[in-house]
Amino acid sequence: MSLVAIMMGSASDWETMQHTAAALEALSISYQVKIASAHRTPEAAREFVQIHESTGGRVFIVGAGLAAHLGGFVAAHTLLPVIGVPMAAGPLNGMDALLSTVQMPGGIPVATTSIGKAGAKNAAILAAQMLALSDAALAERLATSRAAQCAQVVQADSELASNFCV
Ligand code: RP5
Repeated sequence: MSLVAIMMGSASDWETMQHTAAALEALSISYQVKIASAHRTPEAAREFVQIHESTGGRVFIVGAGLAAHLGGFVAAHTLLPVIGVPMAAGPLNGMDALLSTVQMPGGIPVATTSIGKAGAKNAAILAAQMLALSDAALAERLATSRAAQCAQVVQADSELASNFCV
Protein backbone atom coordinates (compact mmCIF):
# COMPACT_ATOMS: atom_id res chain seq x y z
CA MET A 1 0.00 0.00 0.00
CA SER A 2 1.27 3.47 -0.89
CA LEU A 3 -0.06 6.56 0.86
CA VAL A 4 0.82 8.93 -1.97
CA ALA A 5 0.47 8.54 -5.73
CA ILE A 6 2.73 10.64 -7.93
CA MET A 7 1.07 10.90 -11.33
CA MET A 8 2.41 12.69 -14.39
CA GLY A 9 1.20 13.19 -17.91
CA SER A 10 4.45 12.25 -19.63
CA ALA A 11 7.84 10.67 -18.99
CA SER A 12 9.24 14.12 -19.70
CA ASP A 13 7.73 15.27 -16.39
CA TRP A 14 9.86 12.87 -14.31
CA GLU A 15 12.90 15.15 -14.33
CA THR A 16 10.83 17.51 -12.19
CA MET A 17 8.65 15.02 -10.34
CA GLN A 18 11.66 13.05 -9.09
CA HIS A 19 12.03 15.88 -6.58
CA THR A 20 8.61 14.97 -5.18
CA ALA A 21 9.75 11.36 -4.83
CA ALA A 22 12.99 12.40 -3.13
CA ALA A 23 11.16 14.61 -0.63
CA LEU A 24 8.67 11.85 0.20
CA GLU A 25 11.53 9.40 0.71
CA ALA A 26 13.30 11.85 3.02
CA LEU A 27 10.17 11.83 5.20
CA SER A 28 9.74 8.02 4.94
CA ILE A 29 6.37 8.28 3.19
CA SER A 30 5.34 5.42 0.91
CA TYR A 31 4.49 6.33 -2.68
CA GLN A 32 3.90 4.92 -6.12
CA VAL A 33 4.54 6.52 -9.49
CA LYS A 34 2.34 6.46 -12.60
CA ILE A 35 2.62 7.99 -16.06
CA ALA A 36 -0.88 8.41 -17.46
CA SER A 37 -2.25 11.18 -19.61
CA ALA A 38 -5.68 12.79 -19.37
CA HIS A 39 -5.74 13.20 -23.14
CA ARG A 40 -3.56 10.32 -24.44
CA THR A 41 -4.52 7.51 -22.02
CA PRO A 42 -7.61 8.73 -20.15
CA GLU A 43 -8.91 5.25 -19.32
CA ALA A 44 -5.58 4.19 -17.78
CA ALA A 45 -5.50 7.40 -15.75
CA ARG A 46 -9.03 6.84 -14.46
CA GLU A 47 -8.30 3.20 -13.58
CA PHE A 48 -5.16 4.16 -11.68
CA VAL A 49 -7.04 6.74 -9.63
CA GLN A 50 -9.51 4.07 -8.55
CA ILE A 51 -6.72 1.58 -7.75
CA HIS A 52 -4.81 4.07 -5.59
CA GLU A 53 -7.99 4.99 -3.73
CA SER A 54 -9.12 1.41 -3.18
CA THR A 55 -5.72 0.22 -1.97
CA GLY A 56 -5.43 2.74 0.86
CA GLY A 57 -3.98 5.75 -0.91
CA ARG A 58 -4.54 9.08 0.81
CA VAL A 59 -3.21 11.81 -1.49
CA PHE A 60 -2.55 12.38 -5.20
CA ILE A 61 0.31 14.56 -6.42
CA VAL A 62 -0.07 15.31 -10.12
CA GLY A 63 2.55 16.87 -12.38
CA ALA A 64 1.49 18.13 -15.79
CA GLY A 65 2.60 20.66 -18.36
CA LEU A 66 1.15 22.76 -21.20
CA ALA A 67 -2.66 22.50 -21.12
CA ALA A 68 -2.15 20.51 -17.90
CA HIS A 69 -5.58 19.10 -17.28
CA LEU A 70 -4.44 15.88 -15.54
CA GLY A 71 -4.80 17.40 -12.06
CA GLY A 72 -8.41 18.33 -12.72
CA PHE A 73 -9.05 14.99 -14.38
CA VAL A 74 -7.81 13.14 -11.30
CA ALA A 75 -9.81 15.41 -8.99
CA ALA A 76 -12.92 14.63 -11.00
CA HIS A 77 -12.53 10.94 -10.18
CA THR A 78 -11.75 11.00 -6.45
CA LEU A 79 -12.62 12.64 -3.15
CA LEU A 80 -9.01 12.32 -1.96
CA PRO A 81 -6.96 15.55 -1.94
CA VAL A 82 -5.18 16.35 -5.21
CA ILE A 83 -2.06 18.52 -5.35
CA GLY A 84 -1.11 19.81 -8.79
CA VAL A 85 2.44 20.69 -9.85
CA PRO A 86 2.75 22.83 -13.01
CA MET A 87 5.72 21.80 -15.19
CA ALA A 88 8.14 24.49 -16.38
CA ALA A 89 7.74 23.27 -19.96
CA GLY A 90 6.85 24.55 -23.41
CA PRO A 91 7.02 28.00 -24.99
CA LEU A 92 5.36 29.64 -21.98
CA ASN A 93 7.73 28.04 -19.44
CA GLY A 94 4.93 26.75 -17.24
CA MET A 95 2.66 29.81 -17.08
CA ASP A 96 0.10 27.87 -19.11
CA ALA A 97 0.27 24.85 -16.79
CA LEU A 98 0.12 27.09 -13.70
CA LEU A 99 -3.04 28.86 -14.83
CA SER A 100 -4.64 25.65 -16.07
CA THR A 101 -3.96 23.81 -12.81
CA VAL A 102 -4.82 26.61 -10.41
CA GLN A 103 -7.97 27.83 -12.16
CA MET A 104 -10.26 24.93 -11.33
CA PRO A 105 -13.94 25.85 -11.32
CA GLY A 106 -15.58 25.94 -7.91
CA GLY A 107 -16.44 22.53 -6.50
CA ILE A 108 -13.49 20.42 -7.70
CA PRO A 109 -10.28 21.68 -6.03
CA VAL A 110 -6.70 21.06 -7.07
CA ALA A 111 -4.22 22.51 -4.55
CA THR A 112 -1.64 24.07 -6.84
CA THR A 113 2.04 24.56 -6.04
CA SER A 114 4.59 26.85 -7.64
CA ILE A 115 6.02 25.92 -11.06
CA GLY A 116 8.74 23.30 -11.45
CA LYS A 117 11.25 21.87 -8.98
CA ALA A 118 10.26 23.99 -5.96
CA GLY A 119 6.61 23.09 -6.53
CA ALA A 120 7.45 19.41 -6.86
CA LYS A 121 9.26 19.49 -3.52
CA ASN A 122 6.52 21.51 -1.85
CA ALA A 123 3.86 19.10 -3.10
CA ALA A 124 5.55 16.33 -1.11
CA ILE A 125 5.76 18.49 2.01
CA LEU A 126 2.13 19.56 1.69
CA ALA A 127 1.08 15.93 1.32
CA ALA A 128 3.16 15.12 4.40
CA GLN A 129 1.40 17.87 6.35
CA MET A 130 -1.97 16.39 5.39
CA LEU A 131 -0.89 12.90 6.43
CA ALA A 132 0.68 14.20 9.64
CA LEU A 133 -2.75 15.31 10.89
CA SER A 134 -3.28 11.66 11.83
CA ASP A 135 0.34 10.50 12.20
CA ALA A 136 2.25 11.90 15.17
CA ALA A 137 5.55 10.27 14.15
CA LEU A 138 5.36 11.91 10.73
CA ALA A 139 4.54 15.25 12.38
CA GLU A 140 7.73 14.85 14.40
CA ARG A 141 9.77 14.15 11.24
CA LEU A 142 8.30 17.26 9.62
CA ALA A 143 9.22 19.36 12.65
CA THR A 144 12.79 18.01 12.50
CA SER A 145 13.01 18.82 8.79
CA ARG A 146 11.72 22.36 9.36
CA ALA A 147 14.21 22.89 12.19
CA ALA A 148 17.06 21.76 9.93
CA GLN A 149 16.01 24.35 7.33
CA CYS A 150 16.04 27.06 9.98
CA ALA A 151 19.47 25.98 11.18
CA GLN A 152 20.84 26.20 7.61
CA VAL A 153 19.65 29.79 7.26
CA VAL A 154 21.13 30.77 10.63
CA GLN A 155 24.42 29.09 9.69
CA ALA A 156 24.54 30.83 6.29
CA ASP A 157 23.84 34.16 7.97
CA SER A 158 26.58 33.71 10.53
CA GLU A 159 29.13 32.66 7.87
CA LEU A 160 28.29 35.63 5.65
CA ALA A 161 28.28 38.06 8.56
CA SER A 162 31.71 36.85 9.73
CA ASN A 163 33.11 37.44 6.21
CA PHE A 164 31.77 40.96 5.98
CA CYS A 165 32.39 42.14 9.52
CA VAL A 166 34.04 45.60 9.58
C1 RP5 B 1 1.57 17.10 -20.77
O1 RP5 B 1 2.19 17.55 -21.91
C2 RP5 B 1 2.62 16.41 -19.96
O2 RP5 B 1 2.34 16.55 -18.60
C3 RP5 B 1 3.90 17.11 -20.34
O3 RP5 B 1 4.30 18.05 -19.36
C4 RP5 B 1 3.54 17.83 -21.63
C5 RP5 B 1 4.43 17.43 -22.78
O4 RP5 B 1 4.39 16.04 -22.95
P1 RP5 B 1 5.35 15.32 -23.97
O5 RP5 B 1 5.03 15.86 -25.33
O6 RP5 B 1 6.77 15.64 -23.52
O7 RP5 B 1 5.05 13.85 -23.83
O8 RP5 B 1 0.56 16.21 -21.06
